[in-house]
Amino acid sequence: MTSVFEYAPAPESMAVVDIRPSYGLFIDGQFVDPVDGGSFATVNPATEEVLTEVALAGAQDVDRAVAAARRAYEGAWSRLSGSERGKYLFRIARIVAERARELAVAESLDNGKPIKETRDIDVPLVAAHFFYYAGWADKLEHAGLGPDARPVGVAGQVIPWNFPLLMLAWKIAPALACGNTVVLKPAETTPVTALLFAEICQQADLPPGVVNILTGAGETGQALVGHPGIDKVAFTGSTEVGKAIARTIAGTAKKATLELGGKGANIVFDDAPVDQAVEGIVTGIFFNQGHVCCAGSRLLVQESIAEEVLDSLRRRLSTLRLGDPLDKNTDIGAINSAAQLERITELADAGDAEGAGRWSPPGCRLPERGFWFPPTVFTGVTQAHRIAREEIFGPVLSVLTFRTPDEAVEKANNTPYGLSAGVWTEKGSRILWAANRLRAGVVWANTFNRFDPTSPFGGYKESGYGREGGRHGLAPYLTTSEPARRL
Ligand code: TAP
Repeated sequence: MTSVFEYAPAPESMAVVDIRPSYGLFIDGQFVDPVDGGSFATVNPATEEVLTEVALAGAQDVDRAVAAARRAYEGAWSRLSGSERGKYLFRIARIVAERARELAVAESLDNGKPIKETRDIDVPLVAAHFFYYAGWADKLEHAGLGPDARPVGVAGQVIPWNFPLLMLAWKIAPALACGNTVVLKPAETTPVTALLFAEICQQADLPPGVVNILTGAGETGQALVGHPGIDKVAFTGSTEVGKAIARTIAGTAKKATLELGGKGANIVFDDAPVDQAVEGIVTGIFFNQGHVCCAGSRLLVQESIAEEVLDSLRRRLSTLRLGDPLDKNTDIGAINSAAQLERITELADAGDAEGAGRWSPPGCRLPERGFWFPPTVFTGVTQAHRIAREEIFGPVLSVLTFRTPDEAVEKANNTPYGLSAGVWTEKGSRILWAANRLRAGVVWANTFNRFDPTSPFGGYKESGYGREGGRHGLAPYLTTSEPARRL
């Protein structure tokens, strides 16, 4: 019987990105058919056109992938020295850099984010993560766990759709540097760059089974994190699913890191340089269409300068271009899926119903096809409003005001989340004062949404636990006790 999945590499001469008509699962170094033959389509959210057909992994495929990862962990991979492992990571980093243009276009097509973000931010950061963790592979005795630190085993990793390739890098680079093997499930709506990454693993001659990619839906993720053959769960996604995963693995020996939702406060004090602060507000919430867990989705602005900041913000937003993600002048791309657009619309409507004032740039026209939402600012928001409490995960800013610094910190911390915050002020002492009081995993000062592989990232409270990035990002993939052997 002919396979519905095409495995032959496509000719070099085709366009910048060569997305095949269909993809199998990547298990044990090969693209293979799923056991039950199921598949699903992934679409370009800017046009609603089908990009490719992707295999749907079921429970038996999860078994196969975990078994392949276990064989690789106990076989060739575990016998390599740290410096040899590091060479594979350096090789992957170099191939990512060489294929950067193609990966950026594929990410924009599958996710809807503007090409200037995938080209200048996502893909360079992916390469930087692999370069950074490649350097750690032969220095793990300095990771903070002493000379006895050893890999955990097989990691089951589940990632969301907002930074598909970057979240993959956050998960795979430290896991491999520490000597683990992985089974990763990308989000259902953004599998393409993970599949291109599987090709990169082949290109880098990574030993079979070290990286396995299972495309599928939430059920595939559920089967993966619940599988008895994995030793560690790394999850990035919603707080709701994170809580379900914590319940699933409770009472097992599995280690876990959970990177969950957020409702970040971007605090502008009356001594802040207004023009810079406005740029930071725009980056804070409109970068990546607001599909950012650490977005500055609540603007807390000091009452005495609120009108000045809002006037300037409205003028700046009127210059943003919304449209074709592949146009390098585009600032705001498409919303990733119809389901996400529905959620954003529902929460924005709740803002209207609860009495907040909605504003979008008057000239902003939405394309007829695809999933789009205009940059939107709500004023007159109170802490009781849903748009001040719930994560919207879209290009919607809720503006609240404060009179005193104490009130600003109190309002910023008044959320079940604790992932990010920003502070805009000319006073260094005020930055330190606020950073010590804000319950947020990252506090940016006079900037926002800046990422670097050397910096640890993670949350407090319902934003999850564990840290990714930097030296701290190694600890979840290392243990000092004998790892459990499960087959
Ligand atoms: P989720 O619905 O939680 O999905 C995340 C991933 O988990 C997807 O791959 C999803 O598969 C899978 N999944 C769904 N149900 C599952 C289950 N029961 N067991 C195991 N896996 C399951 O989140 P999302 O909508 O993709 O992403 C948005 C959320 O992620 C936001 O709340 C955002 O704040 C958070 N986020 C957090 C961070 C950090 S670093 N804290 C970074 C990015 C995003 P399907 O895609 O097939 O449903």
